[in-house]
Amino acid sequence: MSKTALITGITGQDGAYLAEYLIKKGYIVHGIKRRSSLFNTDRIDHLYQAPTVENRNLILHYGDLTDSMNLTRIIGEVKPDEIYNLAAMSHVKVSFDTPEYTANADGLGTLRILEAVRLLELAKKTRIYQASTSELYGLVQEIPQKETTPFYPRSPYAVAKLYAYWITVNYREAYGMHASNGILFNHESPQRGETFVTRKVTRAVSRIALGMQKNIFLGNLSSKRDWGHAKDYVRAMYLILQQDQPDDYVIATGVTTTIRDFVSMAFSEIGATIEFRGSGVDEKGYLTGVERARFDTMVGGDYYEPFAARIGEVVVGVSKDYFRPTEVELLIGDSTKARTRLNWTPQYDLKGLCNDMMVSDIKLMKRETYLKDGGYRIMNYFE
Ligand code: NAP
Ligand code: G4F
Repeated sequence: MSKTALITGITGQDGAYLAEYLIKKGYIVHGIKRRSSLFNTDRIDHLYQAPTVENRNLILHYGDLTDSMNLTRIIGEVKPDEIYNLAAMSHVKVSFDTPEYTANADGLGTLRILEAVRLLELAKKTRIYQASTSELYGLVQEIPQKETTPFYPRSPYAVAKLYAYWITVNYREAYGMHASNGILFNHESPQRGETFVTRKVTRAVSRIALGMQKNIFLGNLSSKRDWGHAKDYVRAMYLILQQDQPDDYVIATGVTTTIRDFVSMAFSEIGATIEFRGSGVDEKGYLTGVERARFDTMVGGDYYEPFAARIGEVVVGVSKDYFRPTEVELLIGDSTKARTRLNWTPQYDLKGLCNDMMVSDIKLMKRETYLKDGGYRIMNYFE
C-alpha cells in the first residue's frame, strides 16, 4: 500500500523538491496550493497530473493556512499518513511589513493543522512535520546553535515560527501526537525564491555577465548564514517522520559564510574577481579581473569582451532599503543529532550549491531579452 502525504506549501521551493522525492518513493502526494491570479505552479509543473488521469500520484487542493474549515475538510478527506507543514509567509524582511498576516499564517496556521488532526481523530495515524527555522535563534545565545540552544527571535516571522514550534511540541506532549520540528538552517537551490539573497545574487551575477544588468544592490553584506542545498534538506524532513519517536532536529551544514563572500563565490563561478572597498552603505564591489577560459565555459565566448571591458567598474552596491529593523547576524548549526540519529549527511557543499544555482540562472537568463526601457521580459520561456 502506498503511503499518503499531504504537503502544505507544495508550490514553494521545499514543497516542490519534497513532492518529487516522495513520489519517487512511491507515495501518493496531496498538495495544498493557494488560488492565484497567475499560475504559480512552475516548480511542480513537471509533476502535475490532470484530474482526468487515473491513479494519480499528485493531487492538488485549493487551500490556505488561514482557513481552518478548508484545512479540516482537506485533512478529513485525505486522511494522510504524513503531513509536511511547509506553507508560510517565509520572507523575513516582508514579515516586518505584514506582521499580523505572518502571525496568522505561520503561527496560527500550524495550530489549525494540529487541531484538525486531533478533532478528526487522526492523532494516532497522522505524523506531522513542522517547518521550523534557524531564525528562532535570532540574537544567538550560543555558537554553534543546536537543539538545546535558547531561542531569541528577531522578526515577526521568527516570533510566529516560535509559536508554531512550541504548539507542535505541546500537541506532541499533550495528545501523544507524532509531531516533530525540523529546525532547518537556510537552504537554497535553483528553485529558491528570487528575493532571498543567494538567488538574488546568482540571478544578478548571471545577468551582469550577459550584459543585461549593470550592478546589484544588496543590504547587510556582513551577516553570516549556514547555507545548504534544499535537495539535501527535504531528505531530512522525510527521515524525521520515519523515526519511531517524534522529536526536534537541527538540520545544518556547520559552515557559515558572509553575504559578501557568497557574492564573491558567485562571481568566481564565471571566472571573475571582485574587491570590496568602503564600509556600511558606502561599501562597493569592484570588478577586478576575469579568467577567460572559465568565463567562456560558464557564460560563452560571445559575452566575454563587453564583460572584460567593465574591469574596474562597480558591480555591487549597498542600499539601506534592504536592511532589516533587527538583523540576525550569525547562524551556524550543529546537526550532530540529525547526523547520528537520522544518519543524515548533506551531499552538497556551498561551492556545489553556488555552482548549481549559477549554471541554472545563466541558462534561464539567456532566455530573457533585455528591453532598452529598463525592463525585461521572458522570451520563449516554454520553447
Ligand atoms: P517558499 O518557497 O516561500 O514557499 C512557501 C510556500 O508556502 C509556497 O508554496 C506558498 O504559496 C505557500 N504559502 C504561503 N502562504 C500561504 C498560506 N497562507 N496558505 C497556504 N500556502 C501558503 O518557502 P521554502 O523556502 O520552500 O520554505 C518552506 C518552509 O520552510 C517555510 O515554512 C519556511 O518558513 C520554512 N523554512 C525555510 C528555510 C529556507 O531556508 N528555505 C529554512 C527554515 C525554514 P505561493 O507559491 O502561493 O506563494
Ligand atoms: O536570504 P535571506 O532573505 O534569508 P533569511 O532572512 O536568512 O531567511 C531565510 O532563511 C531562514 C532560515 O534561517 C528561513 F526561516 C526563512 O524562511 C528564509 O528562507 O537573507 C539572508 C541574509 C540576511 O542577513 C539579510 O539581511 O542576507 C542579508 N541580505 C543582504 N542583502 C539580504 C540582502 N537579504 C535579502 N533577502 N536581500 C538582500 O538584498
